Amino acid sequence: MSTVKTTDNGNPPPLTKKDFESDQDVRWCPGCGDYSILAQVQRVLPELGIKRENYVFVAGIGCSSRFPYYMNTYGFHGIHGRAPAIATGVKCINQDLSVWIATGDGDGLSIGGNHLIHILRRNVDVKILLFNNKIYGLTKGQYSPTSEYGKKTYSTPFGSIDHPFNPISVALGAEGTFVARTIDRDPKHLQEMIRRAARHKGTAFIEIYQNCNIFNDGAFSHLTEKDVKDDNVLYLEHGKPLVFGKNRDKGIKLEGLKPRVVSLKDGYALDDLLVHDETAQEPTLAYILSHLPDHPGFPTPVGVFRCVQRPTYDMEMTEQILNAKKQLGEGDLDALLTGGNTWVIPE
Ligand SMILES: Cc1ncc(C[n+]2csc(CCOP(=O)(O)OP(=O)(O)O)c2C)c(N)n1
Ligand code: SF4
Repeated sequence: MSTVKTTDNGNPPPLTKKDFESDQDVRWCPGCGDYSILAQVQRVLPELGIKRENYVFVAGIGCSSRFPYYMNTYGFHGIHGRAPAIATGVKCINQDLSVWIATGDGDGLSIGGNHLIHILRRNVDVKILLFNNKIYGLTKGQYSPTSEYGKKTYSTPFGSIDHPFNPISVALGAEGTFVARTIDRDPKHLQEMIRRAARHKGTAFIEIYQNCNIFNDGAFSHLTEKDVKDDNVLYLEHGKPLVFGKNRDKGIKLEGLKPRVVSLKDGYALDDLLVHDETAQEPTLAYILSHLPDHPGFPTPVGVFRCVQRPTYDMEMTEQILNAKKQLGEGDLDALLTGGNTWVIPE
């Protein structure tokens, strides 16, 4: 990372997108959705009022996990699936840092699935960007835990027989305190989700639908192509009824726990629709929303599914250590290692 510049009066100049661009050649394929995600992160970070030297990006392995190279911040390109473990350590020993994870659907949900659910349940104050392209990009097109049933890839020539993970449902099931979804091709919405995640105190999880134009091109075209996207994307807004459609004339109504698409032209009014509450402690409604696209004719929700407060692991750990030191003193590691509970194994 280059050194911090100052103005004549000694204050650092306001940060810009350029400050967050590293000198590394970006090696993603031309047209890859990763470029948009990188650009939006670089656009939002300067507004957050955090010093550049206090940002850390941690990644595992994959195309998406090359992210730390391209950010002019501190970073750590770790091992496959283990970014949550590294990020937890970084955050717990230095709470001043703004710690971010870039991961893929393979890195985060396959080999790293276990680590992902535990960082979410612990609520470590780390922001997670999960680039979901529904494929292994770096290793050239094998199916991933989010590839759809029946998907033909190089590793599933007769079609996948795996039931896929729904990343939002997984994050909600792991008691994530901030769970959101956005799309690479919707830069404004993507920026807003990054801002919201940055402001959240606790683990913030964003699933980003990302087009891998080489191995899974068009996976999200129904959500990004001009002529169809409005009928297929539902923007979640806190406190607002769930409305969608090109003419904003369709909505989601709940009958018991069963969602239904209703037409606002057909006897239904806004008052009949489900009103989104991202702050609900009880995650059932958010879970129902995460599964909407499983039903034919239903839209795919994007936005914040859940945003609730819970003490963070890093904060509680720091407090616990301080209290233990108050009660027992600083401690002596050497004395502990060579103390009472050691013994010599006879030869
Ligand atoms: C221990 C280990 N197992 C397997 C691999 C091979 N490998 C590298 S990246 C990857 C999957 C990447 O997929 P994803 O996380 O979806 O990222 P993308 O490349 O699509 O962005 C795999 C299986 C590895 N590098 N290390
Ligand atoms: S293989 Fe796919 S995910 Fe990887 S850089 Fe190329 S387009 Fe992007």
